[in-house]
Amino acid sequence: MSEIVDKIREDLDGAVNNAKSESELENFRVEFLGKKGKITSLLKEMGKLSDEEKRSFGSEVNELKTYAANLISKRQVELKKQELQKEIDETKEFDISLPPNLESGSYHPITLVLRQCAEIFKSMGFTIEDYGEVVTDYECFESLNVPKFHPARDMQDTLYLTNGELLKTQTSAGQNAIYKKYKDALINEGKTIKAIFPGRCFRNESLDACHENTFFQMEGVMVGKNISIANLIYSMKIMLIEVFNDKNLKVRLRPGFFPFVEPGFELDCSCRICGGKGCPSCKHGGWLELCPCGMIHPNVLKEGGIDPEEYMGFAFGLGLDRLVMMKYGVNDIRDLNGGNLNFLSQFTEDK
Ligand code: FA5
Repeated sequence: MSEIVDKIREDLDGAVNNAKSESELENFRVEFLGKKGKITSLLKEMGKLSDEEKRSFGSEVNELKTYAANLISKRQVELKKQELQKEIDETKEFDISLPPNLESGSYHPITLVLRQCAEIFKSMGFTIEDYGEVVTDYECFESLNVPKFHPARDMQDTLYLTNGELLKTQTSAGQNAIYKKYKDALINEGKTIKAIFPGRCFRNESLDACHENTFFQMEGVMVGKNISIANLIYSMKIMLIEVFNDKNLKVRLRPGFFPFVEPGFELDCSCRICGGKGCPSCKHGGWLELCPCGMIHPNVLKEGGIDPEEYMGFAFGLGLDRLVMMKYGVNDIRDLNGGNLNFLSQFTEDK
């Protein structure tokens, strides 16, 4: 019987060592070790043997089984290595001899100003809310006193989904949900609503040094009893002084129209790229529109379930990309989405 065992071992060595792929190897495993495999079948021969022969033949077959299993798994490791090397050789742009890039990443400047603004408003008791990028027409326009066919929509064209939803054009799209979320606390517990909700916005724009088609805004609202324009101006002032760390910062407030505020204002910052003389970054006006704001329109409060006879509030929509431009002296907004790491990695958090 030993001759049969030797013959099978010889066949096994030849087959396994010459297997060209893992799948071929698997076929050999079944051929030798499977239920009906050559080695397993040897055990069927045992019935014909005497007790003594059985003992020695049994141990020979078991030894062969262990040998086969080890041989196959060793060959499997070799084949895996070969297949990986082949993949590496065929992928030209993958060079494992290059040293690893151990440089640490950095925060995008918009993230930096966003965090800074969030901290400032948190310190004034505002909550920070998250809001989606795909919204309904009701959220983005109708709840904000901008009915269908209102001319104010012309300035905010965007991408529409087939189900009628759209990529939000302004963070004001979150206002209605915030009023509905906190109106009970306002009405029943006398709590002032104070919330900021930053987010990415999308518009069909002609691009220039201060207009992008994808940009960030940070909306803020404060609603309560006796909230006035004085509260609005105070909050804006604190925020700007802290962000720019400059008490001599020149800002101006001028009337501005937005259907969801009355009165409405444009808060502009004297252009810090040209010192107010006029340049492409400020469209040669010397001032950059930064943060439109105003007292929330009664229709908007009503739509959010809040009685405008009893409560008042302000809202603002800060342009974070432009804030970055003014804070860090970036003269073209398009650099912020450009993906140039040399440019983007130079900004650091204020300590
Ligand atoms: C609005 O989006 C209003 N929702 C803001 C608002 C909120 C007004 C609450 C009143 C009350 P506007 O379209 O002007 O307004 O955009 C606000 C700010 O976002 C701008 O001042 C600017 O800083 C920034 N912004 C607007 N469009 C772009 C753009 N295409 N690229 C970069 N920044 C932009």
